Formats: sequence, C-alpha cells, structure tokens
Amino acid sequence: MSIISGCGESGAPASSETAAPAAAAEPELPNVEIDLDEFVILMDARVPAGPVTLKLANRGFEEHNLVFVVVESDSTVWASDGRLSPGERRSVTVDLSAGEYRAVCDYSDHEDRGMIVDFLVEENSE
Ligand SMILES: [Cu+2]
Repeated sequence: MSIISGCGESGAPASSETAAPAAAAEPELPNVEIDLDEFVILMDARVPAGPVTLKLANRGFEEHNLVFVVVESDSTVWASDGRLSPGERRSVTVDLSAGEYRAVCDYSDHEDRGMIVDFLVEENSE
C-alpha cells in the first residue's frame, strides 16, 4: 500500500491524513483473486499475512473446490464451503500466518490433473 503525501503543495507538512474512513468501520482487506479452471488454479504466488478477502471464481465448466494446506505439516488450514458451481463467485475472508502453503482442488482427480499450486504467505515488510 502506498502512502502518497502531497509534496510541495501549500508548504504545510501534510498532517497524517491516513486513509481511515470517517466511520472506522471494517478496514478494507487486501483482495486475493483466485480463479479455478480446468485444470489449473490461478493466483498470485505471494499473499499477505493476516486477514485477506479471497475472491474465488470458478471459470470452468466443472465444479471445483479449494483447500489450503500448510506445506511443512501437510495440514489443512482452510477449505471452501463445498464446491463452487461453474461460473460461481465467492468472497471469503481468511486469516493466514506467514509460511509456505499449497492450494489444491481436491475434488475428483483434479489435483492430479494440475489443480495444485504453491504460494507464500508473508508479513508485509512496509
Ligand atoms: Cu477442480
């Protein structure tokens, strides 16, 4: 996230006008887009640690699900609520700690067909 300070405008130092909305309701979470298709999972290789909103989309013509597995322990930390129908979209909030993960569609033989991808969850260094 970039913080833009208007430089050289009025000479007055920009007071720390953060992006906090007037009503400090729910903070906007980073979006992580994940497309499911035959037979591939398309997503960024890096995901920020902490709460994020997964934007799931089944772009295929078969049903697909999604499971997150911690690579080191081979333990499932998150799974979609059942399968997504063809064309279905979902927004889901997850909270992942830093580490190496694997995203898998374990429906039918989809994993063997290629619906498996590793990704890294990392703390924001900013
Ligand atoms: Cu699948």
